[in-house]
Amino acid sequence: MDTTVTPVDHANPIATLPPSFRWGVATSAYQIEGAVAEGGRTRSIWDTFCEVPDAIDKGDTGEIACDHYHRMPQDVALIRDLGVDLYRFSVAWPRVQPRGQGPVNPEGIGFYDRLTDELLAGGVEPWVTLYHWDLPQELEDAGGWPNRDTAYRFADYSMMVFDALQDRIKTWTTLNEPWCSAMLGYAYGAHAPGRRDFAASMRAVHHLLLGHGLATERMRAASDGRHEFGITLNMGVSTPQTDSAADRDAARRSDALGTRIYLDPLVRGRYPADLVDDLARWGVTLPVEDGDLEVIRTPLDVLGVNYYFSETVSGVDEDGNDTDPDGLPVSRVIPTGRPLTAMGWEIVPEGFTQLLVRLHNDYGLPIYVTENGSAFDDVPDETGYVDDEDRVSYFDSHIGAVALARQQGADIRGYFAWSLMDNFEWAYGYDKRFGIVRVDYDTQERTPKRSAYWYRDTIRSLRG
Ligand code: IFM
Repeated sequence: MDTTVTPVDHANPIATLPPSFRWGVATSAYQIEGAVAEGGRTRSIWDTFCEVPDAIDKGDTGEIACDHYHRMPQDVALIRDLGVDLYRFSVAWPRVQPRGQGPVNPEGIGFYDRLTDELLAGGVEPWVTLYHWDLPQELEDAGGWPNRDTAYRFADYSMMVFDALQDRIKTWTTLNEPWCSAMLGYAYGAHAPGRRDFAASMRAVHHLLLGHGLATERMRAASDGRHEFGITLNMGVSTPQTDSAADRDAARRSDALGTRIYLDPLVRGRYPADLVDDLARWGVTLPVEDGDLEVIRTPLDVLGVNYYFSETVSGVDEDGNDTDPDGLPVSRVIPTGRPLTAMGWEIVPEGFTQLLVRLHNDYGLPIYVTENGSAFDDVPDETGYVDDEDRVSYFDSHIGAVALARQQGADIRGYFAWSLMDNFEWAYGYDKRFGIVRVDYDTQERTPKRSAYWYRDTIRSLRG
């Protein structure tokens, strides 16, 4: 960490970020690549889920997305022109290892090999995420993440990518947002594979963490020591609406299922006792086998934090009941009247500072913000340019929140804007735009928005 002592400046906290602070932009494979049936890529759970009637807004799919697979050099040029240090991308498992089994697919890994070279030639450091939700369909057919074997398959696949790219890539993160894979995918049915089974989602949590640990142990054993290993989690702050026992318990449960269920085993080698008690009451167990927690607790060099919003929660329904008809405790998100993004998420930058300081105090890891950004209803002019003042203001307040957390001692080393460009926003399809570069999906034309210029100039000004 940069140890320069900078005075607390609440008026312009961003100005206190040191020149050593690292800046990046992020994307993920299925959201931008398209070319789902090219180069030997086989189907992922998202190709299947997109075919489920009504699963995705307007029936959108990732079939073409931003056509990044064919436009990669042009997209890397955009990244370079932003003046960022880092580009965070994910690798599509079914492109590199079709059907999730057998040897590496040379054409599949070849794409990421060229991407890596293109980035390095442009002076941008590549940062890898090995899994951003595109599980090979065959592995889901065999049980998916609730099935223990998937963790071992993930470690094998990770090694294939590591072997091919470790000579040029320093930072290796395993999973993006396992909460989304487990909860949205297996409990709420909102993401692929679309299952609604809470017990299965808890098995998925454990096997995702086990897969992270197994992959990290193997990559680190094969490393010559030049690499960093980590994981990315999405988190926020849950504030009880009142001081009542029910509201405080709802906030505790939300923190347990959103944050501590991941970080406690990763850092302390145990699941939180209150969560284990809750699960037992609900008749659910985590499928922990001997030695698993030692594997999961393998050291982390970096914690990736994705932050979008925080929530105020209540533990009672509108009628004051603290359990639902199934006897399960009520957890209700209470609108506080703050402004919303197009996702309906409240804009809470102070929650970001609070989260980062808390993560530092409780877990003490070096942090990179691996995603932060916002969707708004962009209105392009006749040239495709978007004057996205709302997005600029979101970035300004949230990067400021990061700077304030640093001033309070959190070891935060860098920040990635989500996202480089508009892309496939999962169940919301193409309607929700998070990009700092606009994509016209009819022509595939890219047009930097005002936020792209703001981001570039902010980075530039901090470098002096
Ligand atoms: O687009 C997603 C990304 O894939 C994961 N993190 C949250 C983003 C916005 O919803």
